[in-house]
Amino acid sequence: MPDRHPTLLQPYSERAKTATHPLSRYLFRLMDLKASNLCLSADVITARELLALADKVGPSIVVLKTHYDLISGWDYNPQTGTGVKLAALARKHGFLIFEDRKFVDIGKTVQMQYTAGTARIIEWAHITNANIDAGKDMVRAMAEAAANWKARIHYEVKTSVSVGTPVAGQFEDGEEQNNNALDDRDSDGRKGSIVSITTVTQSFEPADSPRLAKTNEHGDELVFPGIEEPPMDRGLLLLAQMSSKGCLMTKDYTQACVEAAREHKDFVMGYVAQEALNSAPDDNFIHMTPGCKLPPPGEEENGHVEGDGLGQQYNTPAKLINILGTDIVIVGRGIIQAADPPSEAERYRRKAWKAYLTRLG
Ligand code: 6AU
Repeated sequence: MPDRHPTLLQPYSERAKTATHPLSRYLFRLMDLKASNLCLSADVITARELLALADKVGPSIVVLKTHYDLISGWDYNPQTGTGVKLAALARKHGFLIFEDRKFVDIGKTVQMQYTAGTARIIEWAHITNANIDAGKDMVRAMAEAAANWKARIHYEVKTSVSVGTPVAGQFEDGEEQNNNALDDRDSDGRKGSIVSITTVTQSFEPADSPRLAKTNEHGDELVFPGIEEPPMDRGLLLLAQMSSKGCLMTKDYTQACVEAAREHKDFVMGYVAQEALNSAPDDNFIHMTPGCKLPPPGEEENGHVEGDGLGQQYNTPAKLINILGTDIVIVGRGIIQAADPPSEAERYRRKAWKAYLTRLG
């Protein structure tokens, strides 16, 4: 880690002013507002548990991380499904959604995995991450996909299909008709018999139309006070270092992540890493760090925390934020498996925020 990069001593509210990515600017402001640099890794196994946990722990966090593929009962409906419900909870409590998909493949494949398929991750996840072992072009491919998606969602395709006997005046300007039988009269002026007509119309409607206000039964009218809703931009975190024992990511790989981040500042928000990677004078990337656990309440705060026996290694928020310089700690089992997850989340939030204030000095 470079010694005392300026960002390590800058308050998040200041970094919000100079971050290049609109979502990073927003996230830094949100952190400042909620006094939170905590991400919950919501690794539960049913959609019901996921939504209940997000609702309960939402007040303490700024990011909620999902692994949608370990959730049974994930509802893929793009209008009413689990992604939409999660997005409503994110608006209510003020947090961003980070789908921990760890994309890695050729550019074309990741574009499709990101924007299409069953989960349509781009629709509901503000942030996702990528392992760039496949090469830096993959990041460009994902950036392009996100830019196209954003350009597209300014308009929504309105499709309607009607079947039946048409009446005069039914068709409006711009509509396509695959069978216009409106004037189907014979030479005697008698109307011919029309069995049916199918009309497919498609038009683009501005996305700010009230018709597109996303509503669902999950209290969507609630919006977290004190800050506007996040921008529609999507952001990527590069998986630059891992918390697991024996991780094979080399220094060269991590350095390639740093280069890729600098080349795609409009899409890459920062890193999932074990230490701060900002080193060039104008680097202001955000760092999120998993492998974080506190010793049980009452025990020495900076004491050793055992791994999980399956390769996961843990550090305390104080070490990760104050010493190693990360910005947001990612906590899964430390909170989920506690007797009372919301109050344990608050304990993590307080400790992680204190570590940040200590770092500022
Ligand atoms: O706190 P835990 O150990 O229960 O959960 C940690 C979470 C899991 C992992 O898939 C994820 O963080 N993770 C990641 C991420 C976020 O990409 C990288 C890593 O190096 N280690 C790690 O544990 O959901």
